[in-house]
Amino acid sequence: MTRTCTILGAPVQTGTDQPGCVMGPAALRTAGLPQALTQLGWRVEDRGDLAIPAQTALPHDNPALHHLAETRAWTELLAARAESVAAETDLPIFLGGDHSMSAGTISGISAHAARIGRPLFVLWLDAHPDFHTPDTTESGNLHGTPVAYVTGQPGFDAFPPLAHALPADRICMMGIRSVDPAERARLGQAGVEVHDMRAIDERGVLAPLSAFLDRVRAADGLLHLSFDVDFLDPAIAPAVGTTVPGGATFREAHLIMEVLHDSGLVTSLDLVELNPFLDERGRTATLLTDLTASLFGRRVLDRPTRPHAQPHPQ
Ligand code: B3U
Ligand code: MN
Ligand code: MN
Repeated sequence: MTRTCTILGAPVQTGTDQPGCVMGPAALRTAGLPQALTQLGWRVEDRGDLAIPAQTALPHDNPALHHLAETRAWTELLAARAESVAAETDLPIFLGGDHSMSAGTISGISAHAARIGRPLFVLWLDAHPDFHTPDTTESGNLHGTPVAYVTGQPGFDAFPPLAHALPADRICMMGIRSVDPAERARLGQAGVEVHDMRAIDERGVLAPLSAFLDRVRAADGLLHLSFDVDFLDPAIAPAVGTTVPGGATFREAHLIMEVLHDSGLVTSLDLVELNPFLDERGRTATLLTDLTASLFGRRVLDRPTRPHAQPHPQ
């Protein structure tokens, strides 16, 4: 049976101080993302871009914070849309947009998961844990806060109330290599599973990913993938505002996507932080499109389908 994926554009850039993410959805469409998925046998429904109305500024004690009202409005809108679209399609894709949008997408998908009685898991591919609160962020950029929000940490009174907090131990982070002091202590206490780049250098991506997928499968969970462009090494993905050296390689990233495809477990996807203003002849948008195609089943050779790939015996 043909499966349907539904694309929702979220041109959010209020969570960062660098303009450009507003062009992210258009760049991914220009790179041919919808067509790539159609070619892989999916029915693709593109619902266009969402928008929020003009907002009145919200006061806050942290003077660094900016665009709180707009980011709050995006969170509310995306949560409502994510919850409804998840019930209507096989796999929604949220095209960002900066990472503050995941406060909305993940809280909406959490509400959907609670309604259908299945646990939600999140694979967070990012250089950053995005575990600040509006009080602790020094940059004032709310794209550094969505994981703290969706897991129900205190300090988000200015945000929409969370009906279904995601247990922190259902989040697996990979690629982490830039953590602020305020995030570090609370991240450990919260119980998020974190594989930083050192762990990936030591173990590779396959072993920790397979172990996490085993947990998702055993719990009959939904799996949301939140893919921040800065997970990738900036040498291959320059179109991002916060480049951090030492990111995932082309091969690691494709392997993750292929293994996720073979697992059949991914039920929703964010593609975030693409800043096309910083790109080089569209190469980052093209790479993201190719990685998404791997997630949706593009493969080089026909291999027998396995439940999911296991690490090769040494
Ligand atoms: N932790 C820093 C940097 C950052 C977080 N997320 C991104 N950058 N993309 C901050 O500003 O919160
Ligand atoms: Mn991020
Ligand atoms: Mn990041």
